[in-house]
Amino acid sequence: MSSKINLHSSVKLGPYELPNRIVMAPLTRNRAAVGNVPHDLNVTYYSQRASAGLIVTEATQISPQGMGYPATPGIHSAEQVAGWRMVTEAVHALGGHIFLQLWHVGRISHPSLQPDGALPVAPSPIAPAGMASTYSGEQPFVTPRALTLEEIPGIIEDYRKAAQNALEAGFDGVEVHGANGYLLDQFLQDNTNHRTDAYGGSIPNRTRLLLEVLAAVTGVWGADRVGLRLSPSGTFNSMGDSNRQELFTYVVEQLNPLGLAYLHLVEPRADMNPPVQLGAAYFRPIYQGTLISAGGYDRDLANQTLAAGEADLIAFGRLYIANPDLVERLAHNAELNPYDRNTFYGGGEQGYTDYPALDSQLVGSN
Ligand code: 8OZ
Repeated sequence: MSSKINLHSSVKLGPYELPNRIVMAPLTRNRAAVGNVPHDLNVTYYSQRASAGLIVTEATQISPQGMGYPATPGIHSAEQVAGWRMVTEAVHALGGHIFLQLWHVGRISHPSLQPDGALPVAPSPIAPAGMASTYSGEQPFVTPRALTLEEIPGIIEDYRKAAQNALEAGFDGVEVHGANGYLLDQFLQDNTNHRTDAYGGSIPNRTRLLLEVLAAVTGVWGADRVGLRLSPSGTFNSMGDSNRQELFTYVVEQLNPLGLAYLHLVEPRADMNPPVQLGAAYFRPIYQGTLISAGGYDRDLANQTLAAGEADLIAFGRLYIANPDLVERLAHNAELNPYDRNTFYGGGEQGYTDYPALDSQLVGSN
């Protein structure tokens, strides 16, 4: 094989030179303090993982309306910006790079999580199947209220302000969350978007909001410090489209001229029952920029994918929950800590900051 690229090869990402191609995937952990504010516990957690080539933070709501789960952090208040600043300073002191993931959940919320108990908003009044996570346990999803045409500039403005707040909080960039059935994905796919205005119907119309959000966010950061996450094969949050291949091929073609820092794809492997196989292997010949691929990778598959040139970086989620020193463990092909699903969402230190690093004699000081 002529290519020697592997997980521990350096890589340029936008203006940054990263020491390795290992990305900490965005991971919802529901451990923000009151007011959806990042605090010391979150500083410890991200600091422990600062040897990642890139950390993408947990999904972070751009506005009170954008929230859909208990204790997720925001980036719309001064207190949240100050909390995130502690995180970015700690990660930077350790030589790491960290992007904030910008999130609006759309219909994946509940009135009990919304300002004034309002209905969640969506492209169209269509309820997802299943249950919302609330502060009083799981409750059935409600039918959301369709955003009016007049409200859409306000949503874009919320993204712009959140991007500005992320800049003030000291991040290295932002990732727009366009995946997993949240607001932007709800506009893209036609089982959630039944609109008849300029934001619904044709594929270009359904892609409009995503592109307008990217224009607003890149206006703050410059395109080379903005990434986008998509999940073209995902069915999480009741997603579906009549022609995913045509839709997502169009979306990715529109990204090419933007010159983003990267496109971050969730592989079909991450879905229990993927209706299509639209992952990095499919998009590599279509997308001209840097690709991050996520979804159930182990060391061998990751290195094979990089060596084959199918992706430029690999994101690890569950392995990163349990292995703060994943970069060092993968370098030594060391044993990995098993993860505990029961402590993924919510709680305190347990299952969050108490996973051990390898013995110091193997990896140097930790
Ligand atoms: C799991 C639980 C809650 C939220 C995503 C932000 O899927 C999430 C998420 C995942 O992107």
